[in-house]
Amino acid sequence: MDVQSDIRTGDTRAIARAITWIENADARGAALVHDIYRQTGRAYIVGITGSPGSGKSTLIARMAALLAAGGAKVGILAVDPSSPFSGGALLGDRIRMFDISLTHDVYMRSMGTRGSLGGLNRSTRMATRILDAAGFDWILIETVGAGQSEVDVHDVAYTTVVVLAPGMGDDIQAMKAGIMEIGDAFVINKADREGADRTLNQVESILHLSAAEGWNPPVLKVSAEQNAGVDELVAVIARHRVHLEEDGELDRIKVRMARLDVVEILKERLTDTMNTELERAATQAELEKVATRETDPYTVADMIVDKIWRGR
Ligand SMILES: Nc1nc2c(ncn2[C@@H]2O[C@H](COP(=O)(O)OP(=O)(O)O)[C@@H](O)[C@H]2O)c(=O)[nH]1
Ligand SMILES: [Mg+2]
Repeated sequence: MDVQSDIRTGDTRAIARAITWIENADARGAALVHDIYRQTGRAYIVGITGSPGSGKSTLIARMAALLAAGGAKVGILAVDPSSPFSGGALLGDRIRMFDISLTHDVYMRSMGTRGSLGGLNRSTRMATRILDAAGFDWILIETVGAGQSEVDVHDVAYTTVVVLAPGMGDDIQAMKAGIMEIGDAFVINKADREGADRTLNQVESILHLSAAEGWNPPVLKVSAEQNAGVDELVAVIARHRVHLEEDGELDRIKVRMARLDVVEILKERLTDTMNTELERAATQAELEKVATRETDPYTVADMIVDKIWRGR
């Protein structure tokens, strides 16, 4: 059996292998995405972002359980370069804890645990395409808060959920500074704890300042731990999806995503071309001249760009 058809049947070992190829910038990964891309575009992609410890993984496990109970297949990508080993293992434990089979209906993969050659952005995008081709109806992507991660969730997901927890005052400041704009829904998680209402009011008052026509991001109190409010969140995401579809906005987002996919591949291609050029003996000689100040790096860089353009 070839990997492409294994992926299409949702074979988890094939999916895992393919994502590893992507992370290692193995040419087989690129070839695979090339082959499967036309089968993608069906999954609905949701980004869940927030500070470490706000409860994203716990929440995602709950969401996945709920969606899977409704008959959907759910793929999860946990992008957490800051805690490369614990993140995925933790989520894995949680999923087992909530008794979802990690075999067919829910698949989870932690990204960034290996050096992710070529960048986490590219591997996250392409891993999402693989899960999409594998027939997952929902893809949930966990990332640490805006500005703290290399991956900007808004660039990979259709709907972005920002997770906050009581007593994280810095997060409120960050919201004022702009995270607010990326949230399509806000979750005040750990609502079982003291201070949730205060955080809710703070968030609502910040959002209120920019209330506009169209979609106004709801703010929900959730306790992922106690599994309270998770169904409301899933309903809000479904409503946002309908909103994007009715507006034609989803089509515009898909064009933006297509552009970003192309950009990631272009970066990879151009980097390869650049590296090949840098290795040439003629270029090496120029680099030595930069070292001895016979020339300068701008001149040499321009020379390389020129050579690449002329397609030598
Ligand atoms: N009290 C309470 N604790 C929670 C809740 N959700 C998550 N936690 C706890 O918060 C900690 C961090 O959760 P985790 O899901 O790993 O957060 P992440 O870093 O954002 O993925 C863990 O100890 C969780 O058990 C909640 O709703 N209430
Ligand atoms: Mg986590």
